[in-house]
Amino acid sequence: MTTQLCLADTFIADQNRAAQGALRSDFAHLGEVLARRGVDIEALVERAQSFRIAVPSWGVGTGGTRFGRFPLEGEPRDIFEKLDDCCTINRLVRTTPLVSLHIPWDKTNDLGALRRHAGERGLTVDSMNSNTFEDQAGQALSYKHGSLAHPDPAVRRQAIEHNLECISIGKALGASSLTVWIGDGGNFPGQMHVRGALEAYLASMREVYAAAPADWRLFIEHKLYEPAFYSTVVNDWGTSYWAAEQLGPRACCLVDLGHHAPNVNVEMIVARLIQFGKLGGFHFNDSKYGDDDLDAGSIKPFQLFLIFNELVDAELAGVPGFHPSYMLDQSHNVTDPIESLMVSAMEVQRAFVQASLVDRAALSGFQRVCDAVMALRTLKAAFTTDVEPILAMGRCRAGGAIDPIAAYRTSGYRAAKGAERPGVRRTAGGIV
Ligand code: PSV
Ligand code: MN
Repeated sequence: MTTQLCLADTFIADQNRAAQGALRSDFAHLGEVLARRGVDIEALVERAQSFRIAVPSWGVGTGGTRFGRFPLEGEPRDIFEKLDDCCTINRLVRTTPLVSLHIPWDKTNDLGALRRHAGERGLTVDSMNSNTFEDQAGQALSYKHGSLAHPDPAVRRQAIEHNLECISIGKALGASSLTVWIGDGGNFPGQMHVRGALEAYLASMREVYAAAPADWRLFIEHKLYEPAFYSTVVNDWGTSYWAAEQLGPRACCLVDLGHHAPNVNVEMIVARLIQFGKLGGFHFNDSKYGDDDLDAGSIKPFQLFLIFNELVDAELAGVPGFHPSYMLDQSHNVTDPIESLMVSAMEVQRAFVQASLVDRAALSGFQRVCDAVMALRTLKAAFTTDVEPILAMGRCRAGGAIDPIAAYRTSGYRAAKGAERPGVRRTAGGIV
């Protein structure tokens, strides 16, 4: 385990020096443009700086498909090294001091050391993610045919106990939520009793809910297919909403952007969950066909903006109980995961700032008189504004990099880790 902290402030400041002149001038120009629209650019910089998003511990390793995996040099070999990579990401982008953990992938026998390791790197654990979608070595019963919704109560018991263990690990690490995604479902019609499985799931989740600390939230993550290809138990936001309602006020719904059928209007789902008081958080990623887990904002940036349009609207309206958690959940198969996670965090932050630019008084005026053209133009005026100088200025003032990718590449971090962390050659396929 290394105690050496990540990229030094002086290195980042040196990298910024050459780009500072251009940033100052772009920022001044954008400030004038926004002032003409009655917008104070400094208020937007503050907003950009207030944005927070969690990095998934499982995202810093190279992902794979079921066909294979092509590992990168210097991949982290344990949760301590994963946190070192998360620290590097946060030092460059300054919006990701939060990390989501996945158990048992991130298990360690020294939780105190892990908490210290995170703290020394300016990181906090936000959500614990349980894993009952694959079997672990030495596990008594198999999850091949399900977990929390399995027809056999003994398998359900094992899955419940695993979630309780995740809660107790999370408590020791200072986490604030548990995210439950189950792979339970059926590959063929008739394989699973549809109502029975959901009843079994709910009964299991009642025990998990009861064990979660009073100040925690329990996130329910729905997904329409995969690994089950005919049906899943928590298949959509309606089922997720129903389960959250049944469980109680600390249970809410988590929207993973890739967990819907193609062309589903995800921003509508977000708006509904806000209205019903059950939006808990997000797993951001992007996709073209299914749960592709591509970098956030890489395929459908306008959708991401429209989601944030709903989120910012709810925030400004002061919707009671509105405080969603923002997390990334991606699989990096062909890129350096550190680069993908930095770009993704910046893309989600970009959507947040663009959505903050929407002239809401004008929009609501156009909605009242049913002027569809001007309503859309109002949204597009915000979406097409290049807010990069705001994001870069926010990062730079917070000690981050004006151009995080350039700084990261210059740092030689990946090659250094390659030398420091030899020997990870797991090439088999898998979800992550
Ligand atoms: C399932 O596809 C999922 O989105 C869940 O969040 C899991 O915890 C994660 O991916 C595992 O890679
Ligand atoms: Mn997810």
